[in-house]
Amino acid sequence: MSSLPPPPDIVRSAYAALVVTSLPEARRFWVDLLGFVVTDEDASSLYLRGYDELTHHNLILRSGPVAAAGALGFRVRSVADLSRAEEFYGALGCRTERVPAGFARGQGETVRAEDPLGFLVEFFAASAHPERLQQRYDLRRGAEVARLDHFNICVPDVPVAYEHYKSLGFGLSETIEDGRTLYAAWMYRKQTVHDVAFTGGAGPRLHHLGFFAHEPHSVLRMCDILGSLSLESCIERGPGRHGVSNAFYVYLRDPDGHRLEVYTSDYYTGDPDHPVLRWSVLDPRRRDFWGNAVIPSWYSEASAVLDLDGKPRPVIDIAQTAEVTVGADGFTVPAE
Ligand code: 4SX
Ligand code: FE2
Repeated sequence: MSSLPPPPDIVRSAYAALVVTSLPEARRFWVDLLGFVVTDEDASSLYLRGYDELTHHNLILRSGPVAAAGALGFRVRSVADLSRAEEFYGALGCRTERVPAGFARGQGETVRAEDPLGFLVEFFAASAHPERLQQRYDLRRGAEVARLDHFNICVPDVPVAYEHYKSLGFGLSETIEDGRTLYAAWMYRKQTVHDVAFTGGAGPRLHHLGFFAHEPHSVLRMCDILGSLSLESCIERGPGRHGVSNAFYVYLRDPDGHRLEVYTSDYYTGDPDHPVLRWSVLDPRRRDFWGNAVIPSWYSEASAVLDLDGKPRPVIDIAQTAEVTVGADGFTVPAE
């Protein structure tokens, strides 16, 4: 393991693909209500981005018979990093595939891999640059989402996921732990709290996609819009202030149950000696700084993920102590 080839130079988490069972319903939720910008579309797919995004897409919605999460897309620094990705995942014994520019619209040549954690990951260096919309305040709707911020994935073994992303050159910003167990971890390439985070649970599954908005007001306004339309059941958790990351947040569920977070005001992590913030699993402020209870579905429900052939990956049960059995979350049953 010590002689792995150098990893690809990952710039940031850039996009994700979701399979949805009704494209019109998904469009109403993601575009009409949340306010995502449609960069491109065809009969079976929508390519969406936030108002600040200067690449082609942050989210690809594809219609399909069963809801699932497709690829997690990472931008790499240069085309040479595509070969590095093939060599790195190849050396780990993972299946990889190289697809030409245009495999996803607006996206350059892409390397796809089934990673050792069971997730489908994609690496691209080149993207079409769509129209700059940051100052088209006249167009903004819904949550006024700016860009994709992070992926949160459910993994049966959090230390294994931590080691894998460490080997990809990710930094560690925050953890939830106790003397025995690492329950959750937040890791970054760009200079924010995270590009990827791990929730301990049955996996591989996608827990949520985190999207950045500039204003706490956008989070609140999104909740008001959903309430006005009697769609309050789409609001799963929050709004609130995270302990971990200090972000102001709300979690929503789309018509297929895919979870997203609208997230704002985390912090800079770019200094080379950036210190890790370690939260005790017994601290009731770690997941909600105001101590509001976490709803059990937030820990237990997540989206199935697909392999390179579009087949659902088998899910492995949690292999460590579950945070819900020890964490202070408002519903934990104390151990006898
Ligand atoms: O629930 S946590 O406060 O630990 C948390 C969850 C912090 C940041 C996130 O992006 C998140 O999804
Ligand atoms: Fe998140």
